[in-house]
Amino acid sequence: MKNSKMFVLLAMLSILVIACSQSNASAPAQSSPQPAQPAVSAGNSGNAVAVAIKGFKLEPAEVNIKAGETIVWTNEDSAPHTVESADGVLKSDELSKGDKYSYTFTKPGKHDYICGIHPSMKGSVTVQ
Ligand SMILES: [Cu+2]
Repeated sequence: MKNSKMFVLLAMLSILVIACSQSNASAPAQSSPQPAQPAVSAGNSGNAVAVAIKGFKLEPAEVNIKAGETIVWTNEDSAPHTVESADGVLKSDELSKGDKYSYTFTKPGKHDYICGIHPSMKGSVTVQ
């Protein structure tokens, strides 16, 4: 009786040890390092600045960047939106939820833009 209890205990212990070593072995694969997100508008050329289209608003509505920087618009609404500037520089396709539009500004200047579907949605990009 005592021996069989001992055996059960040993069997449970060895199962635990095996389970632990297996979970340890698989841990590094699960926690593969995420690439660090580049800081927004850190001033280096080639940076991407994010503008969210959310709740029928542009966030942020006014963006100041340097020449060479890229803006990425992401539609977070279920309604479709576009990004269109009066000067014709910005002209996105209709963006469904989750769609992105990006543009790299190479020259200084100011670009006012609207959503072509909802013209009351206004934003501007000032390139220095
Ligand atoms: Cu819109």
